[in-house]
Amino acid sequence: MAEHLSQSELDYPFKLMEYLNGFRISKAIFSACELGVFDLLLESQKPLTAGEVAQKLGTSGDGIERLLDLLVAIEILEVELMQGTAYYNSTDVANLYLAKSSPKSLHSLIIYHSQTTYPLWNNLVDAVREGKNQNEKTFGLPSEEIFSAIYRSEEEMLKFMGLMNSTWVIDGHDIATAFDLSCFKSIIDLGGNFFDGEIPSADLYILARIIHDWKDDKNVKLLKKIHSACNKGGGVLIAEALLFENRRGPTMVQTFSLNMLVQTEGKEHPPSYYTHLLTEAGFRDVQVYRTGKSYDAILALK
Ligand code: ASE
Repeated sequence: MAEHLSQSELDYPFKLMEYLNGFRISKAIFSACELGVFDLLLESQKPLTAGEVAQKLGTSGDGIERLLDLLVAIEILEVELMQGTAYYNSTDVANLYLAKSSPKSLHSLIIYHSQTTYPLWNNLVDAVREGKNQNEKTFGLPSEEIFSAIYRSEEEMLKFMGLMNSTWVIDGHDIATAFDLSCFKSIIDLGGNFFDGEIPSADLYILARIIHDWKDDKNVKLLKKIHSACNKGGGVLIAEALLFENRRGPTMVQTFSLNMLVQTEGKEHPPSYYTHLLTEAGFRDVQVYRTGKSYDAILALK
């Protein structure tokens, strides 16, 4: 079977060609989102022609028609022919995840990827060569202070918060219900200046996508600091995208890890990294819960 598949890939590299085209698909969806295509189709409540979409969004008719046709081909939009005219309509997936007004909207994630992540990935070659983030080359910002780059303006800070929030809208429930947290009465969701500032005492500390931003030594320091502030019987809940123990996947997490390379000083890790880190900081009873979605949960006790 595997041989058969690789043989046909040698005949013609279908899978490879699809991978190579991936950036165009991403950028087409991002652009439709930025132009307001999905919001318009949701609000209009009836199918629209390419000409009507162009007129309402202030775009060229030809450009929007090609974009709409691609979105139909990848099953993000639907089309219906009436007397030879194409009428475009949204799908349930587009209405739920791509329209701005939906409570489950990924609009903020898309805006961030299109305007910030995409330019950073344009410098992936240098990131891999140098082994460091590309904030300086991409945005003219110092690479050491990663959050002064990520929060470089009020607008950028809000965009980043939007990205972080849109993933919690779809992944938050699985993380929050992974473990029975009913014994923890006071909870701190850790963010901000936790290296220099004082950490208040609490029963449970939530570290959601914090550890993956930083180098090992900072992570050990941070978890030791949390351990000493933590109430007796308390713990720490970590939310991160976990690699397989052998690092051979999931592909999504491997791409996240490269994303951390271009933007931060951290990386994604397998469960054993977190177990070692937590144990070194004095925590015990480390439990790992894989959600099967983008983000996983780890709980450890003091
Ligand atoms: C961080 C999370 C992210 C710091 C920088 C980041 C994400 C993008 N840039 O803590 C979100 C997760 N990763 C991707 C690729 O979407």
